[in-house]
Amino acid sequence: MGFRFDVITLFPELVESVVASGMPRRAVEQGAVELHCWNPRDYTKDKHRTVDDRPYGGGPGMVMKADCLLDTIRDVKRNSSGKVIYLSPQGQPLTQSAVRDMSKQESLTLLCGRYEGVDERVIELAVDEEWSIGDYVLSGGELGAMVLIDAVSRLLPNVLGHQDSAEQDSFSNGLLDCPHYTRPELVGGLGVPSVLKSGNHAEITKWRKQQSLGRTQKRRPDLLEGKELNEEELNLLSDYLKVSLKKEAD
Ligand code: 9D3
Repeated sequence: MGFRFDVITLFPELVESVVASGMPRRAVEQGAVELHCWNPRDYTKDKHRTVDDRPYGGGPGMVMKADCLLDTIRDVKRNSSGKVIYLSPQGQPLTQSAVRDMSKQESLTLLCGRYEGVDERVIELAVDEEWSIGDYVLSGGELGAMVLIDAVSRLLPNVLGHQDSAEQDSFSNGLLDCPHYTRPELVGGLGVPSVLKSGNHAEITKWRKQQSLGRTQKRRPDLLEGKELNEEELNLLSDYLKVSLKKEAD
């Protein structure tokens, strides 16, 4: 049985478009992922099918009403027992480690907000976890849900082309990736580092490790904080930084 995503959204076509291409499509075709969308508008009872209302206390924007959302969640739970995850700017920032934990479940329910968000009592009564995809403003939770579906799907067994590419990825080891090159040998006058053409696999592995460490230190030093580097790694890193300081001086 595949991993099941149930997505609660006012824009089901938008969320379904995530499986129209890329990694999630392969996962669905291979039966590793199932996607079901639920529209809270279908759970309204008034003739205008109202899903939002003005905020108590006043102010700009609208709030998603609790009743249709709680009725939708109740119906989802007749089909799936997965945790309910609310995508929102107030959530913890999503990380590869959180994605890895999620991929160990067998199903997840993703709740997407629109407008200013959902009535807080929905979160209190029915939400297990709240996640953000970063500190910038989106128009709603759908893109967050699509990011989460993509990131979880590619970790499921039998989804990736080569089984170990997921493990070799940047962030699985907590470091940024090394540079990559392919043919031709010259591009705009720039060549390929000679070690990559040497055929010496031990040296190539060492160079890649050094590039990963060096780029991480320069671009994302936060990723190295609290990470214990061994003596070999510290030497690779200090050699990288020496070379890079010399290049900056030129
Ligand atoms: C501009 C509106 N803001 C009022 C001060 C608050 C606000 C409400 C609703 C900001 C964004 C949203 C909609 N965003 C999401 O639903 C969302 C989101 C995001 O905006 N950034 C990062 N991750 C996520 S996950 C869901």
